[in-house]
Amino acid sequence: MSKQDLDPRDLLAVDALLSEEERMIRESVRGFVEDRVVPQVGDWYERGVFPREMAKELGGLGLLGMHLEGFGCAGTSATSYGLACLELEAGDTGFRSFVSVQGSLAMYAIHAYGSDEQKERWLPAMATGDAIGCFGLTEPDSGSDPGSMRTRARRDGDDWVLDGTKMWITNGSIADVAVVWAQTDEGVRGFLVPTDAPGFSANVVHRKLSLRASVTSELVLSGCRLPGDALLPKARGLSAPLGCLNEARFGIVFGSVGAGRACYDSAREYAATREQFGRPIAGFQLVQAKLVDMAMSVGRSHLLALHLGRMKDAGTLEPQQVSFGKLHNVGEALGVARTARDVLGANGITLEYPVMRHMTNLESVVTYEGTADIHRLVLGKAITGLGAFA
Ligand code: TGC
Ligand code: FAD
Repeated sequence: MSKQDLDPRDLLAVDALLSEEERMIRESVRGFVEDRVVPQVGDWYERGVFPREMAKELGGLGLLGMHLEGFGCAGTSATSYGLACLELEAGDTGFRSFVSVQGSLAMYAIHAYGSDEQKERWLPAMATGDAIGCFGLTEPDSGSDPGSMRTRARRDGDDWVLDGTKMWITNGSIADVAVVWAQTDEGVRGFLVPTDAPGFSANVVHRKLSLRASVTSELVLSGCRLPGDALLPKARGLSAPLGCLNEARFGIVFGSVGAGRACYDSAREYAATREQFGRPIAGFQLVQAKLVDMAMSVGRSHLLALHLGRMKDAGTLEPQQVSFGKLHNVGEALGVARTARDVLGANGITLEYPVMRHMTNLESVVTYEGTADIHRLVLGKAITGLGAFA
């Protein structure tokens, strides 16, 4: 390939590192996003809604629980799942979030820690999008330190009774089942709470300035009585929910590349046509420097994501390496979004262009699934052997 043929969207030709099947999956998700998400997402964002009916479309494409085996799940490689997350988040983080929470948090928890009956009951319906799940770990006073959770489950005969409040829960108000983590006499355990259970309620979080095309809720458990078989039998201790987080954080490593790429694309296209001082702003050195910085950032993050994807498929990926990817790629995507916003001038602050929407979304992504600080501390511990969390 000659230098003139370089693809400005993929200067390092990362595409050539993908298999035929991975490219096919990537193309099919990209097509869905271009047809079904991009034309409407500005409106959903403005109105602050996630269109629930899209769950079945995502299920129809095989994107829900995509990397899980059996029970109607597609069973793809981790890398393919990552590429799907990348394309979804290039549309809007809300869509990648929906898929992350459904597949990597709620379905993964049931798949990894559930009984056969629980898997049969929920996974096939969740894979098609007929049932929606959410994952309740965070509480109003327990975010980065989930071990301090106050939600409590106590035995009452054969039943369990749950009391507590979960906060910032994606999909909470549209879910059919909530995976809820609670303290018990035997440490942290997980429960499957049908959202029509007595004593369960969900309240939408309003006035968000980020992730507006996504439902975020408070879950209230007030004497919520569940049968004994609501307990996830194989989930014991905090390592169980943290195991689910590794899966969702992996999706974010790829997804954030998509958000960054969309911002870079928007800035590049805008700079090519916007004229000031009698010529396209793309011809100014300072604008080119910004485009180059963005292209390098997106390219580095893309390569890192692919490397971690290959490691996950080889079964060698460690949680600390996922932290490396989440910390690096989300921070880079946020930097790209801010630079792109600048290149678009005043137009950059509107919903006519995707940039500021991505930028505000990324402000949530840098916080959820472990804040940047928490991932720095995870890596600090990996480097020094010394924990500095408390
Ligand atoms: P610590 O004592 O270090 O660990 C407790 C137990 O957990 C084990 N462990 C892990 N296991 C699997 N994967 C990991 N990544 C793990 N990290 C730790 C650990 O070995 C230990 O096991 P055991 O058997 O010895 O008991 O726990 P700590 O209380 O000191 O906290 C560690 C810390 C801070 C890293 C952790 O708690 C943490 O990651 N905090 C961040 C919380 C977070 O990420 N919350 C996310 C909520 S879900 C969400 O945000 C969804 S957004 C969805 C969307 O819309 O996309
Ligand atoms: P805090 O933990 O209070 O942190 C505040 C600040 O203090 C941060 O800068 C943090 O880095 C810093 N900090 C905390 N501890 C330390 C330390 N030891 N050293 C140095 N700095 C520290 N949770 C769920 O369970 N399920 C969901 O589906 C879900 N979806 C979400 C969707 C959105 C849109 C958002 C915004 C959040 C969501 N969350 C969800 C919650 C998310 O995981 C938490 O917000 C996150 O873990 C941080 O917790 P916190 O907001 O309580 O911040």
